[in-house]
Amino acid sequence: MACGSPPVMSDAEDRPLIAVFNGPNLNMLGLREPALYGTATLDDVEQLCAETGDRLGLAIDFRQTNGEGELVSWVQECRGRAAGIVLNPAGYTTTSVALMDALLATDLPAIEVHITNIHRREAFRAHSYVSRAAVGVICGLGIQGYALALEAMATLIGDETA
Ligand code: DHK
Repeated sequence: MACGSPPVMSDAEDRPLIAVFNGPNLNMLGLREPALYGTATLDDVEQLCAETGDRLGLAIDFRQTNGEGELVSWVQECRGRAAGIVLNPAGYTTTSVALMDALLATDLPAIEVHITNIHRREAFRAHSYVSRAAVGVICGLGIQGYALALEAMATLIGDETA
């Protein structure tokens, strides 16, 4: 269920819902510059998130879009419905004030993930609008960064509800 699916914002087992949203070109994982991004596909990332969510007692709403407006709308919809957001904003990291504003408007904890180490790449990749709305950032650890973000999120929302 990587692309274009309707929102799934509740869970039958009443587990906290974490949105895992992916921005442009991440649908090309596995094909795209494998020396940088690795050979795992977006379906592999979704499976990793599902397994990690099961282990942590979290429900996962995993999606990818190439559209900035769609990503902004998905983030807005999280307000009052999800417990947190894990986001790889991909190419919108460095450009999207709208995405930053949407994250701030949700009033939810957000964790930014990048598969590559954006600080070892072109200088323009290192500036992130999204970071201003994120509790923390994980980058450079490959797709394992998504699992680490979910573990951090479980701790964050656990602290909030404790
Ligand atoms: C993914 C992208 O598509 C790039 O635009 C970012 C990020 C890096 C990643 O490492 O996951 O610069």
